[in-house]
Amino acid sequence: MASKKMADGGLPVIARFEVRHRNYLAPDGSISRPLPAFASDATLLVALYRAMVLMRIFDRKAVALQRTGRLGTYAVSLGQEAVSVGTASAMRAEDVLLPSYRDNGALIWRGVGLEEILLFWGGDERGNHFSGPLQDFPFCVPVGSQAPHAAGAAYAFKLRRKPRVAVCMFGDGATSKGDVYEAMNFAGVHKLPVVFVATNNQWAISVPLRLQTAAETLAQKAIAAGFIGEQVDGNDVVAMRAAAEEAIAAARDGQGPRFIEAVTYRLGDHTTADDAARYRPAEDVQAHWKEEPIARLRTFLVGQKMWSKAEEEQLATECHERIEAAVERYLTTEPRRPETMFDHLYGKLPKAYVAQRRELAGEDDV
Ligand SMILES: Cc1ncc(C[n+]2csc(CCOP(=O)(O)OP(=O)(O)O)c2C)c(N)n1
Ligand SMILES: [Mg+2]
Repeated sequence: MASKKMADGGLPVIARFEVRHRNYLAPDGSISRPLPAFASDATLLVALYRAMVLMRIFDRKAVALQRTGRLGTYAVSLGQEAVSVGTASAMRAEDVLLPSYRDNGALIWRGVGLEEILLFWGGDERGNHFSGPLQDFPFCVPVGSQAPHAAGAAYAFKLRRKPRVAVCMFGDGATSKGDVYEAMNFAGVHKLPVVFVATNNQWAISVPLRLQTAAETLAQKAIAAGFIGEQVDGNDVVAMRAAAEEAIAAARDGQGPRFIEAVTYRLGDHTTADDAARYRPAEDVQAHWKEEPIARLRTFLVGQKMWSKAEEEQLATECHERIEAAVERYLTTEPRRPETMFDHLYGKLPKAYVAQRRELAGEDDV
């Protein structure tokens, strides 16, 4: 994309900014530049691969449950698996994740149970009470509202001198929200240990990126807030892991926030309540399938003799078994009583709700 130019009138340049792009694995699985050190760890690369495959199979099952009336609206991350898995894999257990509704791959990597994810999308708030990372934030359905929370958590870490980092994930659409700008600005001013990861999947429901922003990159939005923004190939899990690792280490080291724009593509519908065929041509989606992250890593791993067909088959079986067991636990979870919807809203329930709660609980004798 060409830079926008204005007549310089002989005026001196007082500042110049750069945005870098990071990629190691090309779409065909070949190497585009020397790999980071961790990429020689076959166990790690295979773990990243396994996590992405699990995510994809889990998504398929969740959609099937929704279609058969056993789950509420669900947001798949088809095509974006490398963003959430790569990012989460660079975090320490004591760091804090502030996910959007499409970051299940990160939640699973951090230890959230598959049945908890199903519970949440089945409309049961207990799904948000993760048995895994207890201080991670819940699914954030309001677009961008997790960003000020991330700045707040990072501010607390700084005040308490804790070497912890808040990792905040949101979409390209969220980058147009005031919440996100305000959080980034505050984080920049106070040099907070927070990493913002914007998953640029090209769409905010039916709004394409070109109607979202006139900026050449989303990464450059960090520059206005006074910190580094980097653009990363979000379909390359090695690049995602490397970028997140570097950004998280810098934040932990007191160097302040970082911003990662993960460029990927939403291959699925926005949610199960959407039909993307109504606003984007099938050929575009088809073209992006050539860049998706799982086949890319598989080709690389097979080429390096780190992965085989037999292991692939074994993995599929393991994923199905693990998912079926979680679905079973989800479907056999005793539903909460309806009046419990009031239980965590207020410290002291307002009068109007006391009556409603009683009525739902069947305690109303009127
Ligand atoms: C504050 C707010 N406004 C509007 C919505 C409705 N909404 C849900 S998802 C979405 C698009 C978000 O797009 P993006 O940030 O790119 O994330 P993606 O869904 O692509 O992962 C909108 C407008 C919402 N959930 N919250
Ligand atoms: Mg988007």
